[in-house]
Formats: sequence, C-alpha cells, structure tokens
Amino acid sequence: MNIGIVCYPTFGGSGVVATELGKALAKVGHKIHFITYSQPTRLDFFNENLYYHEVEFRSYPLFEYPPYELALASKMVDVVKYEKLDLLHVHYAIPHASAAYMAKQILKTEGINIPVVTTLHGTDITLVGKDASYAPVVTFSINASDGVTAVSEDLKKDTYLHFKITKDIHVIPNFIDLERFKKQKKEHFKRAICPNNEKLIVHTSNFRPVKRVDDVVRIFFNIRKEIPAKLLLVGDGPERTNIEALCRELGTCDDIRFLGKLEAVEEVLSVADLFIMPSEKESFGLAALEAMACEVPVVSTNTGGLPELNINGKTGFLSKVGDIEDMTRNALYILDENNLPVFKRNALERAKEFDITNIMPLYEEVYRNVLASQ
Ligand code: GMT
Repeated sequence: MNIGIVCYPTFGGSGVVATELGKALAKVGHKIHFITYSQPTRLDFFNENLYYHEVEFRSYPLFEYPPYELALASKMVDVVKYEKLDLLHVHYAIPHASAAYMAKQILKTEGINIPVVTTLHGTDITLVGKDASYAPVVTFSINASDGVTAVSEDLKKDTYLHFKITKDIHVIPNFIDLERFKKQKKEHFKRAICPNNEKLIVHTSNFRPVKRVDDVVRIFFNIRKEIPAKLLLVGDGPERTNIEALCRELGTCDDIRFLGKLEAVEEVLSVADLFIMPSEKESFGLAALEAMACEVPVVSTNTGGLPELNINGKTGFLSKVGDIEDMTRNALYILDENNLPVFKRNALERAKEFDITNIMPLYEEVYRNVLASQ
C-alpha cells in the first residue's frame, strides 16, 4: 500500500507510535509518506520505502496564529495527488483529523477518493479534545473518518462518553520494538550513578502537569527514607522548574539527576530497578511499556489504559491518582531483593505481548477493511 502518515514529529508518544509504525510498515514493503512540519525524531535511517514531506507554513503580519491546519490540508492534497496515495493515516485527532477531512473534500472535487484512518492517542480526547473550544470539530472529524482506532479500551470508552460518536472504534494498543528496547549491559553506567549499589528509579515524561512529576519526587523522598536509592528524571517540559524547587525543598537534590530529552532512553532503563508513572490521565502509557521491555517493573496509577498494561501484583502495582503513600509501599515491596527478580521477569514477559510484529498487522487489517469498504 501507498500510505500517508500524518503526525507530530516531536518526542511525544503519538509521534513515536506513528513513526515506529511507519518504519515497520516500510520494512514489510509498504510505501510510507510522512507528512508533518519537521523531520520526525525517530525517522533517523534510510529506507527505500520511506518518504518525508514537510509542511511549510508562512507567517504574515495579519496572522497572530499561522493557520497550520490549512497548510497541512494543502500538503495532504498535494502528496495524495502526486504520490498516488491509497490512504491517509492521521495520528492525534487535533488538528490532523479535521485537516484530513478538508483534504478529502478538496480531492473529491477532482474525482479522487482518499480514505482516512484516525488514531486517537489520549489527550486529543481526554484533555484538549473535550474542551468546548475543540469538541464539535473533534466529534465531526472522528465521525467523518473512514476508520478510527484508539490505543486502549479505556480511551475508546472515554471517546464514546465525551463525544457523540457514530463510528466503530478499533482498539489497537501501543507496541514496542524489542530489538531496540531490551536490557543492555551498561553496568559501568550503573556504577557511576549508584556507586554504593543504591536502587535506581527512573521516570520519563514530557513534564506536563498531567504527569504529576511532583508525585514521583515525593514517592522517591519516602523511599529514600527507608533504603539507599537514586532517581533519574528523563525528559523536560513546563513543570521542570517546579520539580527542581521541590527537590531543593525536600533536600533530595544529591540523589536526583535530571537527564533532559535523552534519545537513548533504553540505556538508562537497562540499569533501572523501578519505573514510576503517577499520571493523572494516561491513555496507554508507552513510556511504561518501554521500561517493562527493559525488565523494569512499574509503579503507576490505575488511571486510563494503565491497568490494560501494568498487571497489579505481577508486573508492578496500580494505585489511586495522588496516593503517594500506597505508591511508596508498593515501590518498597518491589525493590525488596526477594521480590525484584520476579517482577522484572514478569515485566519483560508482559512487554513481549506488545511486540511490534504482533501489533502492526492489526493496523494493516484496518487499512484493508477501509479500502475494501470504499
Ligand atoms: O503522554 C503524552 O503527553 C504524549 C501523548 C501524545 O499524544 O503524544 O501521549 C499519548 O499517546 C501515547 C501513544 O499512544 C500514549 O502511550 C500515552 O499514554 C498518551 N498520553 C496520555 O494519555 C497523557
């Protein structure tokens, strides 16, 4: 198939899923055309089946906000027409699904039919999408899509709850490339960070309020009272300054390192003992899956799709949002040498169920069904 993938090119989960999916589809022979405003972070190798089309949008003194959606729709029209695409797959509803609708209507006037598949990732529904300023457009563009997928049962349920959706939503979970995300021998790194054999705890996120990174620091503060431990914080975002201030207030700065937007996160995960994800909302939790693939158990909240990934008492534990005491107890239980090896093994076994080679064919099936129904 000749497929156009529209996504955010940045570090966020939806962009990672879109890029990794495109790369995997290209490997099995599909031609994949990425359409976005800059080179996707993980589109970092050459493959004869991969193409990249940059959306250029001009600013003008009249525009306080340059109309990206229009430039994107125009680019989609151009790529569909000249690259003879069979299908557009847009990741993250806002504004990709409505831009795709516009492109589809324009192409229709020229006698071209382009089916659109929309994948819902989370905040496009649970935070931003249901806001009154976007909801009518999100509802319309989901219903106007030819195929709709969501990354968890919980996100599917939320979508039906918050919007008047008339379409079937197919659940296709996030996936992992086990060739890349696996425990690697990085013992020198562990010795450098934990010279006295401290337990190593990791959190990765975009440091938005929804990730509750302050809870990570508070849980770590409690753990540190009981056992020697170090915390690595990977990623960056709007909460970073507040988190640094909290570390100073709690006097834990010496045991916490901020690593920033590290690309090779699997190297850090390779030496970690525990991953903490205390999110307020999390439609799937790709970062937790990446940790599990590197044999790292997960202490998380029970929000959104997290219970569909993290098995309570087996691969980690689930707690109510904000229950720092419970998450501390669970972390200490997992970190006990009598329990840790079993949790690590279980985490890896569970991660294997989300191997990209199992999940990618589910997207191909959606594409085939959508094309067959045209
Ligand atoms: O986690 C984020 O804030 C980034 C966001 C995105 O859209 O880029 O991630 C969402 O999509 C990921 C991939 O499907 C999911 O694994 C994340 O759980 C989801 N984030 C939230 O629901 C907060």
